[in-house]
Amino acid sequence: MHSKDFIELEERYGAHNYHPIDVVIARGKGVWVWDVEGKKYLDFLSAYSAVNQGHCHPKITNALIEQAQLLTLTSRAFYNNCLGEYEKYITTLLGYDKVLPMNTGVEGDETAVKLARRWAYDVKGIKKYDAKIIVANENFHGRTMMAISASNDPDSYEGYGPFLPGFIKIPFNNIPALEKALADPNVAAFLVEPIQGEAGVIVPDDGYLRRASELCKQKNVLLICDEVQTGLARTGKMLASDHENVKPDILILGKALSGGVMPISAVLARDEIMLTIKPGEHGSTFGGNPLACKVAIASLQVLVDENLADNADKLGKIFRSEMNKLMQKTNLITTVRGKGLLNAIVIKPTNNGKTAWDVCLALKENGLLAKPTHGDIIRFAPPLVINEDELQFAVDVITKVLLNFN
Ligand code: IF1
Repeated sequence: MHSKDFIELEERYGAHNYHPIDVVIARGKGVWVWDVEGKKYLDFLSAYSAVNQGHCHPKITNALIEQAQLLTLTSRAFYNNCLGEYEKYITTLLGYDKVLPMNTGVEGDETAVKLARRWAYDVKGIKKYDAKIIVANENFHGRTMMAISASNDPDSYEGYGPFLPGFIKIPFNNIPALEKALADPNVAAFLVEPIQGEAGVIVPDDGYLRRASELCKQKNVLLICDEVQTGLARTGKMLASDHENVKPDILILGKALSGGVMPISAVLARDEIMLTIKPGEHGSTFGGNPLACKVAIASLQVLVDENLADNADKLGKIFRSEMNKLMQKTNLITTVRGKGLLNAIVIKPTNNGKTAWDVCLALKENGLLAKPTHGDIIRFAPPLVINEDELQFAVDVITKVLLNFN
């Protein structure tokens, strides 16, 4: 079968909830993927930052294979010999009392919102059910009813009402707006991405997250950082909140927590927050399964052992420097922004109406895979294992495509 045959199968038998770039990937290794015809591409999306460790990292796949032959799932009705070891490892590594293991990133966000509300009623003493959660405009926290109720993007919420109440929406990167919202005594938490990924890699002003954290502390409001996309070395530190020495009250991780091998998410918090949920009051069939525990430990060890945060910091600076040089040579790029290896360029449509989508198609033809977001923004997020030669290949392809684009 050829690529077009696989595309036709998805068209005929699959929901049409995506519009993929037309490449059919059959194999991945490190920063590279191959399509069904054997053509090689540099993956510059990393499954939206889920394969920070590179495709099919041997340490992670070996952990999966080994555990898969021993025990994959017990449910939480019983104990198993993997969960406690993983819980100790991740809470010690990141400096939290407890972790609540879930599966998808959005389940992490759902869990965090439930924890914040329970803490508001049981600890802060807000009257039931008046708890509010402040969120930032242009956020992306997932696709569930809670997440889209917190969204101000019609592409996320239109047509799915009625919505979950209790969200106060404020502009991102705007301290006065946060101060105003925090005046409401019923606010339980501020849920925010340290850098807004889906919005197009929106990096707030230096000091924004630090100031937000201080204001939340003053008002006894929990700071929840959704680091599903920005966490796990992507922005040049283990966590994006580390850039500002901020320690979120509740931390949400996902994606690269499994190295892209399976869905694994985690919510970390101190006892005062985490222990508001009592036995039987939250959970999931696969949350904390033995397979996920072993894969997550291996995924985290790879980040630490291979110094991927430092690599992301170093190569990210080179990449943005090269993109800024390129911006001087073409009027197609209007903005370059990012942190670590989470970067984006904003493309100005050409006179003949070509857009970022057409640029991505041309990049694909030249061996580099990326996908636009919100029409004119191209996110560049390679696996963090990328080396300088591979990065130079990417810069050369992007340069060639943009300087010859019309
Ligand atoms: C899609 C976006 C990225 C996330 C943050 C929670 C979640 C995500 C900050 C939910 C997930 C994914 C979802 C995926 C594409 C991708 C995405 F374009 F949708 F927004 F990365 F920017 N918090 N992001 O980025 O995690 O439940 O998906 O595991 O829905 O198309 P999930």
